[in-house]
Amino acid sequence: MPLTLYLHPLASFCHKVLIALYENEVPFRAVTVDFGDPDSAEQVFAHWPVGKIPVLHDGDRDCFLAETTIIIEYLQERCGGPVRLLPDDGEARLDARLWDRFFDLYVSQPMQKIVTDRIRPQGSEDPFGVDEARGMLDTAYAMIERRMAGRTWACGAGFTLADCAAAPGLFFASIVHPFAVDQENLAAFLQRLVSRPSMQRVLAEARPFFSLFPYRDAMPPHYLEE
Ligand SMILES: N[C@@H](CCC(=O)N[C@@H](CS)C(=O)NCC(=O)O)C(=O)O
Repeated sequence: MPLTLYLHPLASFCHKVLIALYENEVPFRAVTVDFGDPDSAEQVFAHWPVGKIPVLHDGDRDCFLAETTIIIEYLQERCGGPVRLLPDDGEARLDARLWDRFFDLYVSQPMQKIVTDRIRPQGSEDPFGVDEARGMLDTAYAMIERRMAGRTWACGAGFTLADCAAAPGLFFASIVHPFAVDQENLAAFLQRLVSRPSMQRVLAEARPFFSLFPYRDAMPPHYLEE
């Protein structure tokens, strides 16, 4: 199946899909999108005018898929693999979907708000919105701290879609809005996520681009090491 993923190696939502691909060793071609180059950006806008990456193209069906959660579900249906990112059991599947939504909406989105505010044109910053985003992260962190007591992965023993969302979201969120020192379950969960071989590979590919990250100055030094 000739799959092409349009992405940027530094983009957290692209990391989410890359983790899913690497978990199940699905072969694909990566095409880096440069939003500063109209021709490059058009590869995305032509098929997904909201202009968000990643976007997946399936050459067998000549179809484009957008939205990370949908892409990962599509990959499971079309490519399978040993790691069932959406569990077969209906209840467990709903739980994975719920926590996928949670990590996207209440961790990754506020994290993006904080990051992108730093690169807004001078005078267009949104301190009120950033404060709201930090408040949402505080709520999310407290929920994860409680949830991860006695759990290995977001939904229990198996690595799921929710962990694909959690890994990049928490990685970047922990830099722009550090965890409280007593949030030990949360910190241990992030440590497990970044130690996962799929995430290690994603981080190795992202590292050459870390200098572009607006909060590069706040990155713990060990993230910068090979
Ligand atoms: N809900 C989308 C979010 C994707 C998203 O926010 N992607 C970011 C990169 S991490 C993006 O394309 N940003 C470009 C922009 O907003 O201009 C998904 O799950 O795919």
